[in-house]
Amino acid sequence: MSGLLTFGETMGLVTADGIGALDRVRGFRLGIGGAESNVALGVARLGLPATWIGRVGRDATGDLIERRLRADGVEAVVIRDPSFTGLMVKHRRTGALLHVDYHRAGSAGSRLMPADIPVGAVRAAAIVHVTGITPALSDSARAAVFQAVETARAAGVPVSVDVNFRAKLWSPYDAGPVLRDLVSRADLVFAGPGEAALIVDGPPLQGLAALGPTEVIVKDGARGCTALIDGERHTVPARDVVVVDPVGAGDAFAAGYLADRLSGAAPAARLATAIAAGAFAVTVPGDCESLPTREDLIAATTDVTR
Ligand code: KDG
Repeated sequence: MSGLLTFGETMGLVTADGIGALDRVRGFRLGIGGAESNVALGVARLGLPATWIGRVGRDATGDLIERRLRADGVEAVVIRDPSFTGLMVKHRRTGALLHVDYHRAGSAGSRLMPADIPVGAVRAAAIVHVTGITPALSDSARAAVFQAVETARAAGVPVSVDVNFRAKLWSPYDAGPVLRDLVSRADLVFAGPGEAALIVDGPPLQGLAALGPTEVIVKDGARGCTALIDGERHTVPARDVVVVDPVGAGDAFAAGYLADRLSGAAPAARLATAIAAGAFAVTVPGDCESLPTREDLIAATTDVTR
């Protein structure tokens, strides 16, 4: 293995059609979502190797996750667990307000443990990518993250961290020190300005870089991103797009950056791909259905293809 290695919880994603209260919608779709598998899918769709490891239940949603990841070219190491596959329920309460409920406490995915992440796979990876969601799921999942990160560091494998603070999983008070600890062991870090503020005081780029990462990327939605990469500062504006579903845009962004890093592109090109992938993702419903291929990114520069 020489591509991206990531692991975490992937869930079934029940999405209500249309706009309005959950008890008024006419139908639902079942998809999948998980920050780490979204990144793995994004990297695979951009043509680079990606492996995802995680636990799912011995249920139909677990089957769906395994099939979807493999269908898109992710090397999915799926561990079947006696607990259930977690679920998210997403509905658009108003045109401007998207609401997501989690049904994941005690789920299969939250029972991830250090032994699930083979040391050999970590050492053989070109990048190990983790998020701040996994340490919030359980003690064993947190241990899996820190153990894999330590193994990667000892082997000289770059560690990428997307802070991904989820307020429904833990409080800022509990999350802050853990996320800070994680970021201080990373080579690359992705964070929003609010997430950075949970970890450091003052300007986010400099604050996060002072913890150790040499590639700090601060994603700021419609304002684009700023980055400090090997001491050089970059600013890239966002694309002007119609936002249909913002969930998953951060994962698409990270996937774009990481895919280009894996293929040896320079920092400015990585950031350009990240911005383009994030912009593409928000224009399509779904957490991961919207992840672009290289061809999509080229086609997205015109209005009509025929
Ligand atoms: O970034 C999108 C993910 O957050 C979503 O797909 C599900 O992993 C998820 C979570 O915990 O929110």
